[in-house]
Amino acid sequence: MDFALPGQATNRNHETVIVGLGRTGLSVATYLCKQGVPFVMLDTRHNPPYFNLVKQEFPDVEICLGKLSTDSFQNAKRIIVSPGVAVDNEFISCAVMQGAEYCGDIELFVNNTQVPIVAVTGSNGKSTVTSLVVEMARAADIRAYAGGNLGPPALDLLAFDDAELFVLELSSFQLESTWSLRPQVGVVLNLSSDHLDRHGSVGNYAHIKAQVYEHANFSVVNRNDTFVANMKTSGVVISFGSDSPARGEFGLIHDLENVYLAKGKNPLLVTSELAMQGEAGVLNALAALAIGDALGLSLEKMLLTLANFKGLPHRFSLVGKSQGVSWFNDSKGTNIGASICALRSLEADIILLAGGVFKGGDLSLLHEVVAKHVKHVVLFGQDAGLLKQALHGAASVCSVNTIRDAVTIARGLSRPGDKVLLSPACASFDMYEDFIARGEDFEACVKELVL
Ligand code: UMA
Ligand code: ADP
Repeated sequence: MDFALPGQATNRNHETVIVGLGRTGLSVATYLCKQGVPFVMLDTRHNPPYFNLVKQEFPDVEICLGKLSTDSFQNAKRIIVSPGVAVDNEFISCAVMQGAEYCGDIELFVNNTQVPIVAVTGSNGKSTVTSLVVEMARAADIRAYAGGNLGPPALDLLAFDDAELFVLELSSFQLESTWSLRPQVGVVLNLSSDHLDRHGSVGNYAHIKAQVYEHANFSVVNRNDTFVANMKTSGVVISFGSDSPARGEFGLIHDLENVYLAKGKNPLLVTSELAMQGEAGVLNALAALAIGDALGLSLEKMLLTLANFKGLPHRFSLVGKSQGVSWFNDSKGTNIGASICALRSLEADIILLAGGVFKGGDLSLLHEVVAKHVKHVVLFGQDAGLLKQALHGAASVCSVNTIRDAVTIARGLSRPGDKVLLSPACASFDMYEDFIARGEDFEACVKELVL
């Protein structure tokens, strides 16, 4: 093992450099090793999560930890950048100006498979729709595998040599370093402000997301989303939306008693028979139907899947009900768009628990929806002060230090018929390892203190 002292990440020997010793870095190292390509690995962190595993799996690989510098890429001809590292990093940019090429793991993946790909992106709903489409495809006896931002890193999917379909959840971080994606179906589910700390403007963020349409055989489009509806598409366009659908489109139709998921004029399923809840559940079901339609999946099998697929944990899931009060865990609501959607789904009498690390966006949109739907807001985390200021006048607002305290306060404030919703509109990293740990803590507190 040869690794440089922390504090100076230098690349002394190799033309191929992997940046990042996380899940992606490990998958890229495994892939390159199989190809017999020598490489060096860099990480700006002194203690990256996969350091020991990489050391164990690739004992001869040079690893350099700590701050990047121009020396880090002095011999680099090819740089493979993990999604957590911005490609406009000054040292990577400098190496690129001097002739090095760079890409991400998705670029390597798409150049190494002939299996049809469904590329799912958007600000919210990616994981849910990715999982749902895999379920639908499997129900139709297609050997489908999910990966990318959700599940295994994309390159690990190459091990499934029986695969007939890959469904990739793609983040803007991954799309930023991908050029050769040619999906069978591309979809941008929706677009609202997210990751602006990295991408700078919504326009830039939307531009990166729109790449899934560039060479798609089918483009599945949310016709109600202004950003998405204005993106340049390719191939056959199939749209979905919550309005009534034209021929070949997916949407909602109403009769006196019910609302139905529909294709054109044909009602398919009463929305109350969907296992997923809320406005997001309906939109995600429509998006998945449109994707399945593009793939030629059996409608009957898709509808059966929709009747059984309950959604993923920590996404608008009911924890339980006590004394007439319902408690919902939407810990994955890490941006304004997700929280607004959850609030609209619950309509009224809501106590909102929110806070954490705010990732940017127009807080006046949240103010408007809170004013309409929420009685009390209980804030926590790093950006509680920012949120308090932004929500001033919309509802009664207080701040606490922990989720446990938030649950206690909400229990005291709630009356029969109320809904308590954890949908933080913020990332969790100030208080928890991830949104899962935050959601689990919330559920444990609710079970202990309330149910
Ligand atoms: N980092 C450094 N220095 C480095 C390398 C990374 O500080 O040299 C930091 C990054 O800024 C980031 C963290 O380390 O905060 C992890 O970065 P990474 O690129 O090593 O991440 P991986 O472990 O490879 O995981 C990535 C995705 N993570 C990110 O994009 C931040 C995972 O998505 C994804 O599942 C995995 O690749 C496999 O494809 C997670 C995620 O949070 C779930 N994604 C964001 C989101 O959904 O909002 C985009
Ligand atoms: P992603 O993978 O894009 O983060 P998830 O399916 O994990 O999406 O859901 C993340 C958050 O977004 C959850 O809070 C969920 O309730 C919300 N959400 C899911 N689908 C949608 C949608 N179509 N529109 C708005 N919010 C949604």
